[in-house]
Amino acid sequence: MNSEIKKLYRMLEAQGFKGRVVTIQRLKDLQEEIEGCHNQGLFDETVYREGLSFFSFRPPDDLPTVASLIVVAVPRPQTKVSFTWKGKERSLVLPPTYMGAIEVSKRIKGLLAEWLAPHGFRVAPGRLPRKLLTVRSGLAAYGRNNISYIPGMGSFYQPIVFFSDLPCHRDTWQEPLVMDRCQDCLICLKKCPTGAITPERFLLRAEKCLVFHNERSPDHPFPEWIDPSWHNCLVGCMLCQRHCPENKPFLNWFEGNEAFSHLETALLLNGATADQLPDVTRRKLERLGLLDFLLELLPRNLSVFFRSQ
Ligand code: B12
Ligand code: SF4
Ligand code: SF4
Repeated sequence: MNSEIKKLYRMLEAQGFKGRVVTIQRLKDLQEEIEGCHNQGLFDETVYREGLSFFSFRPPDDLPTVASLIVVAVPRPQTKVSFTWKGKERSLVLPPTYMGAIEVSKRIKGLLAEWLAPHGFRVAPGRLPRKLLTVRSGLAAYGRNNISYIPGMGSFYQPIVFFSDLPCHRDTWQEPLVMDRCQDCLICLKKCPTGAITPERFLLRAEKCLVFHNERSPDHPFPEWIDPSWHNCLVGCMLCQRHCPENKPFLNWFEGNEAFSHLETALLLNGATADQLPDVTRRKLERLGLLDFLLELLPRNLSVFFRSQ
């Protein structure tokens, strides 16, 4: 390993993060793996079109001497969001990595750019399969639930990836790895209400995952087969992470609680746009990272917990 890479790992660890650098040759492996699954018909076509077709395996034009991929893992908490409705307060969870995801990515980009500049190197963001890269780089391992885990972080982390011209001659590339703990454990499979985690194959049936449906654009109402009692988060789902023994140390880590009054809840349920909301409500949504694409999902997602009449 180059001495710069060693120093980079130490700098990241000093801030509570973890990183891996792999040679740019690995880009081809990532592409082949995703395209291979697609060609074998393993992805539901709608999931592929809406969730996976945005990957780009072409290095950025403004980094002509691209030499490596860098992945950084940042520990991330859950967030509590409470709503008052008809005199009762109900708290809903926003899973890790929703709140502040864009800010965290920008912060890591700034940190890497600042650290690499004196060495004469740069980074550029990439639209890559971040979980697969994190696992294959040796940083994480898959759980049976298809989410990836890092010792000391569990699955409560955000992976951020970059192209770089930092040279990397030797890396820790590995075959996709599953945690030892999953060998004798079926908790997530049993707790998943939709059958998205199946004993027949490792790859998630993403078209059955609640998250696919509650992150979809609002012109897609929840399908009839989803029992309303299965919903457990404002957006996303925590069932296969919350019950996983590997996540036990991190389960009580919450940050950024926000509360919405009955009036604010009514506005959100009725689909108010950002400019129709009072400043104070907009600021709460902004702090939660819900103001951009998530605001338009709230009428559908909230209606399973609170009826609008
Ligand atoms: C599309 C997508 C979704 C889709 C589809 C999920 C899926 N599994 O593909 C939906 C909307 C359902 C979804 C849901 C969630 N997602 Co998502 N998602 C993504 C996205 C954009 C791409 C994921 C991807 O590459 N899928 C393609 C599949 C093929 O890749 P894969 O899951 O790594 O599958 C590999 C393995 O199955 C392996 N494999 C196949 N067979 C076998 C056999 C064995 C034995 C082994 C070991 C491996 C193996 O090969 C496959 C690759 O070829 C990434 C962001 C990004 N840019 O990468 C986030 C991302 C992966 N999601 C993330 C999160 C947090 C979630 C949720 C937990 C959200 C939530 N809290 O509610 C849920 C979890 C659902 C679940 N159980 O996996 C995080 C992951 C963080 C982590 N700790 O791993 C990411 C990185 C985004 C982020 N927030 O930073 N997601
Ligand atoms: S619940 Fe069990 S099987 Fe599922 S990811 Fe966690 S340890 Fe693995
Ligand atoms: S996130 Fe929820 S619906 Fe999706 S696989 Fe996990 S438990 Fe099942």
